[in-house]
Amino acid sequence: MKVLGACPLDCPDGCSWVVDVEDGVAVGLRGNKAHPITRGALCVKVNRYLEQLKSDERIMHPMRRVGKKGEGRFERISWDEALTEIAARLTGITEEFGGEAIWPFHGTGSLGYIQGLEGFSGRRFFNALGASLHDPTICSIAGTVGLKYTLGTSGGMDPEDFTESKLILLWGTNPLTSGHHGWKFIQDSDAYTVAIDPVRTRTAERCDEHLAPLPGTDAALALGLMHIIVSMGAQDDEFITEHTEGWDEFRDRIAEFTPERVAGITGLPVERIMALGERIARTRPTAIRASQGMQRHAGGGMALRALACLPGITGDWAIPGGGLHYSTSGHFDLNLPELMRFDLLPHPVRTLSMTRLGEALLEVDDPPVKALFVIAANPVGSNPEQRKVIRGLEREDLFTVVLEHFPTDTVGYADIVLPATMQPEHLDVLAAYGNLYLVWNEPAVPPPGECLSTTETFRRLAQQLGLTEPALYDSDEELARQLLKGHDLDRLRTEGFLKVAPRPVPTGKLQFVSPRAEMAGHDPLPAYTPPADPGDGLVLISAASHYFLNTTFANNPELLRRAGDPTVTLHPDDAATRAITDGTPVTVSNTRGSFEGIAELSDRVRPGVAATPKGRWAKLSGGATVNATIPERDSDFGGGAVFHDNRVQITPR
Ligand SMILES: Nc1nc2c(c(=O)[nH]1)N[C@H]1C(S)=C(S)[C@@H](COP(=O)(O)OP(=O)(O)OC[C@H]3O[C@@H](n4cnc5c(=O)[nH]c(N)nc54)[C@H](O)[C@@H]3O)O[C@H]1N2
Ligand SMILES: Nc1nc2c(c(=O)[nH]1)N[C@H]1C(S)=C(S)[C@@H](COP(=O)(O)OP(=O)(O)OC[C@H]3O[C@@H](n4cnc5c(=O)[nH]c(N)nc54)[C@H](O)[C@@H]3O)O[C@H]1N2
Ligand SMILES: [Mo]
Repeated sequence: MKVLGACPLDCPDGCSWVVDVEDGVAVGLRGNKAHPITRGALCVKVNRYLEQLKSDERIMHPMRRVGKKGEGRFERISWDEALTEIAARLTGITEEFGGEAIWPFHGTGSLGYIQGLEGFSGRRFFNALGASLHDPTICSIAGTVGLKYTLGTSGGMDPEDFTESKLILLWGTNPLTSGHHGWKFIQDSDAYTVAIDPVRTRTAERCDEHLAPLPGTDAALALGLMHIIVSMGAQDDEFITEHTEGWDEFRDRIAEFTPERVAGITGLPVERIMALGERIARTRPTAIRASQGMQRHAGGGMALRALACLPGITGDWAIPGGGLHYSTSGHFDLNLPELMRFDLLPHPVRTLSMTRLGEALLEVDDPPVKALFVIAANPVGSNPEQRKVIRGLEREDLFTVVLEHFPTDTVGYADIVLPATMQPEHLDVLAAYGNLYLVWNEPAVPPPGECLSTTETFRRLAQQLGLTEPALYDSDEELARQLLKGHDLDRLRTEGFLKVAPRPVPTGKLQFVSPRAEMAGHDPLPAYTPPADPGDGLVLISAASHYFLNTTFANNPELLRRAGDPTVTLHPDDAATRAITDGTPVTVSNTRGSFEGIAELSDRVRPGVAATPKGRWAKLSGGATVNATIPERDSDFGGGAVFHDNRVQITPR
């Protein structure tokens, strides 16, 4: 039997897959040939998904902690015992501190609307308890807010239109690692391609040209490129008059960013900046592919805001194959209010920011966080300030429940661990964030052991607590129908995927001057906000690993073998002044923490910059990872994380 499903991972591609089932067992998993993005191929990680599904390390039954927090010693308990204990603790905490002392902490382990995704699954249950809201600030928010200030939506262009582009700027993005299906549309075009990335990535190596600016300087570069275009008189005056607001003020801002000044800020040669500006001026349509990497900085929101203005002065927004593609999430018209049911909240509640977990556990007191539900997240591995997060999770008075597949670093701090189903074992609906397809995931095999889906876990917990609201007991299929109101669910289910139409810009006008940004206390015009991490160390970029997906898969033996040593890549000039040679074991540190790696010398990183992949498990890496050095600071817009705005010292061990 063949069952249509969908990859749950946090990746722009949102693939459709086919599970081969024999006698109730998944014996094969491959990409769906009919899905226009997947085109029959998965990726180096998901090709091993069934190994993970059948792994001996999978958590198969509920467990209760017996050792100290962090020791990782547990005893097996029944679901009845687990539900009874959780219900009793929640009741006690709610009575003493109120519902807001409960934090449902959702990660991106699954992007499914029904079982995972940043706060949707189980939200009805938490609303009924009056629990705190969870703000998923860890990934893309600064850029999303920046684009909304400029465009009114973060939706952007359909990447399938890249085939019509004549010039494509791959700006702070490495699709050959972080979403390779999107690359095909770039490859199928006859566009000239330019990578703009401090690191010469797999993608940069395949481009016609590579510019390596200093990290966090992209807004200045974008303003400088616009300066060159305007100096040439190459702006599209008709488009500007008809489709934009605030041109006069913005032109003055652009005038401040001369190529010489921008060269000083970005560390790029002035001739290279001039050449790129001139190329953009004469090439229609020009497309920009930007993803989340460049906005993991103090000025990340401003960077995306400035980038979105570039096709606004060239008129590319109006030409098929022109514009900017960041995330397509804004194009999906899904009925989230009906799914999440905020009307079930007994009163308005506070919102806690995902990236501020350490602070929230150690410093917030109004009320303190007393119960933490970790759902499809591994904050010890993925959050900033690893040591602070661990200190928070070590609090003896904190009741932590983790729903997981594997004994991750975070599971080690749980009071109760609940076994969760994997994608072929539950129903879900997903919307890609790098293209315009909805994907359906039909359950293919029964849950193994005592694993339960997120939804079933919260239905049972609601029952245990005696909650009477009928909406808490809706089936997964009912939830999907509510979410997809207005879409053809039956067709989606039969075919496995469905393309949605891009939603137009609501105001119809691009705002160079943003009244909404001004109201939020920001510069009304796009500006350059410099990196914020103090010190004289190297800037450490910890971007996507080719072999792991955040910390997911970083326990798979074959993928760990392929990933090899945990490397820290430095430019030979920076290594020489630190007495480091290729292969030297090094300590990477700053005031927040430290981790260990093996130095790799390469001019793939520009001088002043070091790079190490994200995703390793602390317990498989000597107790700490790169996230021990990352600040818990916010970016400019939306409270986004600043993973790549991180200065470190690197010394031989
Ligand atoms: N294999 C794999 N794929 C993944 C992931 C993974 O862990 N592994 N993660 C997934 C997730 S969660 C996300 S959000 C997506 C998107 O994630 P991406 O947008 O790909 O994000 P990053 O990998 O952080 O960064 C992308 C590139 O931006 C560069 N960069 C960093 N700082 C700057 C800067 O200041 N300016 C410029 N111009 N470039 C900069 C980095 O060197 C890197 O090559 O990828 C997803 N895909
Ligand atoms: N240094 C550094 N750190 C980063 C980043 C960076 O650029 N640099 N990028 C950040 C980004 S972009 C992101 S999105 C975050 C992601 O951070 P997290 O959201 O914490 O994601 P993961 O680390 O992949 O952990 C997800 C966990 O969910 C579990 N899981 C998967 N599916 C399910 C399910 O259906 N049910 C349940 N119960 N569990 C499930 C997996 O087993 C896994 O352990 O990491 C961030 N961390
Ligand atoms: Mo992400």
